[in-house]
Amino acid sequence: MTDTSTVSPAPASTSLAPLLQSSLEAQRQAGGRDAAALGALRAAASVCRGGLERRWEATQQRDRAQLESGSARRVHYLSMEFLMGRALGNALDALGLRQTLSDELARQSLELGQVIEAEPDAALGNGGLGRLAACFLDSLAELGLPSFGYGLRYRYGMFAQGIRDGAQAERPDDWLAHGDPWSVPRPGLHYTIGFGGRVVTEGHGRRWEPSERVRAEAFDFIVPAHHGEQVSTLRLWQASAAEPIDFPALCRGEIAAAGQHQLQADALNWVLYPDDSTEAGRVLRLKQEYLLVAASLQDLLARHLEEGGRLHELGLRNAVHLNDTHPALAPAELMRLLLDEHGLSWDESWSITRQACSYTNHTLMPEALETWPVRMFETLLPRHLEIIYEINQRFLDALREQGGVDDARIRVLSLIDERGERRVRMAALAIVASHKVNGVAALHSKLMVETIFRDYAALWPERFINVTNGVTPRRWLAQCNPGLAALLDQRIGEGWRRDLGELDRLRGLAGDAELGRALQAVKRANKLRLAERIRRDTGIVVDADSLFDVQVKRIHEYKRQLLNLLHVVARYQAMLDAPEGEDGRGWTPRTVILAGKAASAYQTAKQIIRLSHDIARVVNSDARLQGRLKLVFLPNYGVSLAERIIPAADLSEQISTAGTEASGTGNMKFAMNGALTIGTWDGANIEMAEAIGPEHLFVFGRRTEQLAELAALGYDPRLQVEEQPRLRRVLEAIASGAFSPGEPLRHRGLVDGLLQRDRYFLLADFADYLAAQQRVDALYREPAAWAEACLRNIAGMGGFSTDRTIAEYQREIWAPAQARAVREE
Ligand code: DL6
Repeated sequence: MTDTSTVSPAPASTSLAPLLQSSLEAQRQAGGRDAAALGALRAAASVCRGGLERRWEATQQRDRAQLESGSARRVHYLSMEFLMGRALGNALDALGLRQTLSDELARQSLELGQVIEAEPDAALGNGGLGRLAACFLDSLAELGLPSFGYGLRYRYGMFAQGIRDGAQAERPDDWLAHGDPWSVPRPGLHYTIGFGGRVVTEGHGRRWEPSERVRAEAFDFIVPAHHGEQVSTLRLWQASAAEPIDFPALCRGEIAAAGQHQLQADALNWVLYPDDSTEAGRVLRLKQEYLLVAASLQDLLARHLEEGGRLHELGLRNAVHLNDTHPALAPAELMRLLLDEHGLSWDESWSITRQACSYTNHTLMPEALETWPVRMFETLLPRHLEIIYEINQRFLDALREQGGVDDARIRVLSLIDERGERRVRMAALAIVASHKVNGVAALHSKLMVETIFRDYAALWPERFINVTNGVTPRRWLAQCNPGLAALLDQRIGEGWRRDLGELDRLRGLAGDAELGRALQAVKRANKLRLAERIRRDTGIVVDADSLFDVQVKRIHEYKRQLLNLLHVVARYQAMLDAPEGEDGRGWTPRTVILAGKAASAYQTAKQIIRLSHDIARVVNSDARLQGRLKLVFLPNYGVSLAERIIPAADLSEQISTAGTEASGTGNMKFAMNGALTIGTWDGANIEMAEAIGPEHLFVFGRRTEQLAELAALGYDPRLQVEEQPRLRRVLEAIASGAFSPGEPLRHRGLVDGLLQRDRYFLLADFADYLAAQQRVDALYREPAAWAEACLRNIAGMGGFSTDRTIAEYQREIWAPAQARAVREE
């Protein structure tokens, strides 16, 4: 690993002022203040990009030297999603230009904040998996590891969420509407990607003759380190037609047919995650996955050869990491390239592939494990199907040879699922072809080998490891919470910015009342900012002195936003029953804040959003509460909104059913910013509790084993309702239309779902959740004790930086020694 301590920060650019001035002038003439902010953004981005490109050149040279010395492999992180968010603030900090730009803007009567806010988020991802990938690039740069992230340059990212009559309304996320000032196009870098066609025999080998071809063009987004000059690269592929105009068709006057290739190519980049509830959507998705894999691997191979690498060393010098199964075609494509295009033998190709590939699983939900119909492969990727069949054949033959496996186990282990329509199991392909497979938190990794990958783990226990997730403290502490960052600098020094483990020094200061008050002052300022944002976006006025109780993440049944809403209703009813509080000490004022997008085809998740709006309307307008309970749903959750919300939270809701949330990373961001967690014994909550001390979190709910026992005994949610009058009253209110009087049955389906099955045990955990919420209220009434707990939370978060995570990936998965070990297997 590179020692970054000797590298000095970049000198401030001198070319900013004139560029800014002329750009602002032009924009002002064109149209006002917003245009001026956009103009400033463009000018600032262009200056930053100059600095970043210089660092990029230098990094490539340095990486080359590292690779030649054999001290590192280049990491290729393949991911269908990267949730990068905004780039300006990060680039300014990395380049040391924040103050310079701020001063220049002030001279032009503009504020830096305004300019930063003018930038749209690059939201090329859905949620945790994509944001993790973005944090990884940041840490790959920070640690100076030779690396490329590879993804797709979607024209439209994750949809923009509007709320119409309390319901989610999706709009296209037009993130490129004002151009793309950060991308560095690489016009010379393009590859041909085939689809369809047939496979022919040629000599001893096979050759694929695709019937359709597109071109993949590269656009680079440069990700800088903050303590050093090295960078990582996010290379995004954009498809275009290899033959944009079909001239024979055009001459026949068949205009639509003549433009067909162009349309097909554009579709590949059109939008992130076409809704795969339809056949056409699924075909497009598979094509997108292949586009990513095929372009990235051609790029890798070309660079390897161009750098003088020999083919047999490819796996020793290059790591190919599969971010979930979405790029799991990579091993098949690498085999195809090595066998068919470079004439290597099967054994050589397989050894290289296994050295290179590794795979991270991000979900235990069996229904989320990707499989593709064999039929779709036959049509789109016939040569890959042959290769997958052969990988499978060799794998199963070897098992049979070892003995002790019956047909039933063969059926379970096979890469092809033969039940019903034959399908390729992408996770199986990824596992068989990888030298390491990891889960993303200790519990998740344990459950992964006990449940979904049990049969493979029994074959190769050493292949499966855990690497707990993290978040980059640059974005998720230094940039999003400058007040807290400055306080930390003052009290424990600036070392935490380089080594988050330094936060541990706060432990000894946790009882310091003055520090506690300073922390609360920072929090209050952040809450005021958020309150203003809430007013602007929803019209709801909230009290910044109330407890900000926050749950922000994708809306999903297993994440249990509905449990949160059940608490809000229970609290509402209790407040009306006992206005002086259940213990006579009054009600701790609360603002419950939700945000998150529901997948467009996920009706139950959308219904939960609807319910939250219905409850909010009733609760927020009930004067009897005197404003002591408010419920807010903030629309269009994304990285930038998270940066505003998280520093302002008092309470972080991490309430997934135990054993369902792979890790969570929001949980880490909140705790790092001094929010206390109310959470289940799930995902990385567990490791956080262990690092912080479980007594400083509000842990509740049944654990994974207890839920398994409950299920085995025949869990009947209706018994819970019979035994808990509060719960019954809450459900009755929702089901009978108390919050939707104009349409009383609107939420009946949600309640029926709970009563009939309650797959995620909301009702089983309800009472304990309420009890934990009461502990929250009690502690919040003691500001000094609350502040001490917040400090202890921050102090315990040193291990949750992606710098630690990436160092572990490097040591356990990507290091050259890991590839050499495969050779010796
Ligand atoms: O590992 C990143 C992130 C975890 O923190 C979340 O717990 C998990 O839900 C998320 N998984 C996905 C699933 N995608 N797929 N497949 O986003 O990954």
